[in-house]
Amino acid sequence: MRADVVTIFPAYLEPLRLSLVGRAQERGTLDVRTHDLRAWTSDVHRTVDDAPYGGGPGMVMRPEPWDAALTEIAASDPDRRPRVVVPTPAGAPFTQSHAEELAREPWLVFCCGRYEGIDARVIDAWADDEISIGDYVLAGGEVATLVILEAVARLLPGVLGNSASAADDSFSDGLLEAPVYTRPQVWRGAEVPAVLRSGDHAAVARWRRTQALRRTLARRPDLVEHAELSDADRAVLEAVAAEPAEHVAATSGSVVGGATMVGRGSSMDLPDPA
Ligand code: JD8
Repeated sequence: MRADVVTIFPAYLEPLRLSLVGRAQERGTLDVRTHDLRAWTSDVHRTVDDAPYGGGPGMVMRPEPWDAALTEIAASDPDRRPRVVVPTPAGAPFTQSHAEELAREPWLVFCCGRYEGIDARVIDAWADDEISIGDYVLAGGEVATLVILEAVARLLPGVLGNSASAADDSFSDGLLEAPVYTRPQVWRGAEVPAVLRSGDHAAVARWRRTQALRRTLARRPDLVEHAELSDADRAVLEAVAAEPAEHVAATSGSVVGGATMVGRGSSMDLPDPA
């Protein structure tokens, strides 16, 4: 996959050389090219912004440098058309399905806005996707591009060392993952659940599925509605629903008093339900 990123802060994209995304680039699986939007300005001050029509605070990114940049980048490979992605708080919420869809594309172009955003005519002319990474306000599209590219890069063939990991992820079946443990067996008096050390692979799988269901119900009930559930899963959910609410909250890490129970205790600190 080729990914071009247009920004006034190319240094923001430097982390893409590290870790998983960086290794994908070294392998040739991913080719990220960052571009400084100011290269497509024509005035001595290399101006990329101007006052908003209609008044109001801040500045808006001028259309001409964006059009020149996108025209030149698109022309660099006349045999195909890139999918143009614009991160914006007004975009569609970014999900794992989005990441999977983008990972199937051979060529993406990310337009990183700043200030009050990019002149809407550029979006109308060029954008295939307007994407938001969440309901909070960033200062520009660069960090959103990092987020989207990392989510996409790890889905590319051969990027994950273990191809089972991607299919196993939270969200691939619409549920949160079970908690994970490593050595030592006892840490600060807290023991790793015995089933994980039992060597009984079927019991481990059942325990993990139950934990995934409990955690999702407690923390992200919105996800349960769309999850892929078996009859056995539904039975587990019904049993959990019959437990006292505080027990479910305390053993599955739901938000209590503004802080999750995670890190402030665990199921092992609590008595079994009546
Ligand atoms: C791009 C400019 C800031 C946006 C005024 C100051 C995504 N989930 C997300 N939150 N924020 C962004 C995002 C913010 C951006 C730009 C993405 C370009 N800003 C502006 C309009 C209102 N602020 C984002 N993806």
